[in-house]
Amino acid sequence: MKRLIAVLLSMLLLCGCTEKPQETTEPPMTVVGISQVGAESDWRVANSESMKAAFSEDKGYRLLFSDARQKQENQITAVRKFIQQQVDYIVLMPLCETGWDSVLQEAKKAGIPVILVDRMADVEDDSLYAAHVGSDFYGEGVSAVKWMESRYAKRTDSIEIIHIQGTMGSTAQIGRTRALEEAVRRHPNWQILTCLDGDFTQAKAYEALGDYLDTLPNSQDFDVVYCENDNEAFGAIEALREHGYRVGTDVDVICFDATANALRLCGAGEISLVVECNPLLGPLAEEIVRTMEEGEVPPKHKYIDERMFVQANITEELIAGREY
Ligand code: GYE
Repeated sequence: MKRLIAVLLSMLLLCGCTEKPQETTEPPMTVVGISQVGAESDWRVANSESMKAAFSEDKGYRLLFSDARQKQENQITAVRKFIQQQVDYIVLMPLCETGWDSVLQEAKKAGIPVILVDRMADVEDDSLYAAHVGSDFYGEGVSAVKWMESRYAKRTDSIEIIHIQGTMGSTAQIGRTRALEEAVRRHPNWQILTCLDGDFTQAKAYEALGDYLDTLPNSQDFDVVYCENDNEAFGAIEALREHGYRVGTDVDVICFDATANALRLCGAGEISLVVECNPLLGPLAEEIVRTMEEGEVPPKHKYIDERMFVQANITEELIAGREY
């Protein structure tokens, strides 16, 4: 009897072993290749985190993330690699606007949709990208300029501006610069003293402004430092202080992004105006992919709503609740 039980048991086990493994019913992962500009600013770091969280494995994505370290040629190489790897979607944050036509044509030929996030690519044929989501950078510049217009409305003497630009040729730089330059043309008493290249980094803005201030005769005053992002403002404030300027009193610092650190400085009166630029674009980019996965056509352009901040509307809760 014992023997029989043993035989029956081993037969049962054998049966179990040869049984086919159950087929999984899970849908295949959607493969997304992201080409990011770099990590030049707090905005950019927050943007990368937002993208990684949105295209996570538990949402059904396999993410290939490439950091171009602020070089367009690295982005072009990354996109080509994604094409070779036959990803399902390419998400591109273009460093600058020009120079994308041929690589985007290659993606189109391979049948891989490209989604532009944050900045734009200036291509001949707009079918080279499926959709774009980002900020209205010119609109942000216009908000900053309107604030300046009301702040200096009563001044008839000259309003002197130091302009620290972002990465040259990027949509963020082009839009924010254009708004300021147009305003300077409208106001005969507004004058740009110098235009410096800050490349959206704290270090470059600090260095460029410091070098410029070294050339100024002692305590020459000016009115505004128009920084094209928060990190440039952080560098500018350091340089201004070292040269004896009282930020917020002698000179207005203006910047874009509205990270928690900039809001804090604005609350403390050291930054006079912060125009918001929201880096949390991951969920919006993921929504575009989902729309396309469902066979629908996403809107070609989507701009997110943004605010501006001056000292009077900064609260502790606002800073504490800031995710970036
Ligand atoms: O303002 C800056 C970043 O393109 C909106 O790039 C972006 C800009 C942002 O590095 O901080």
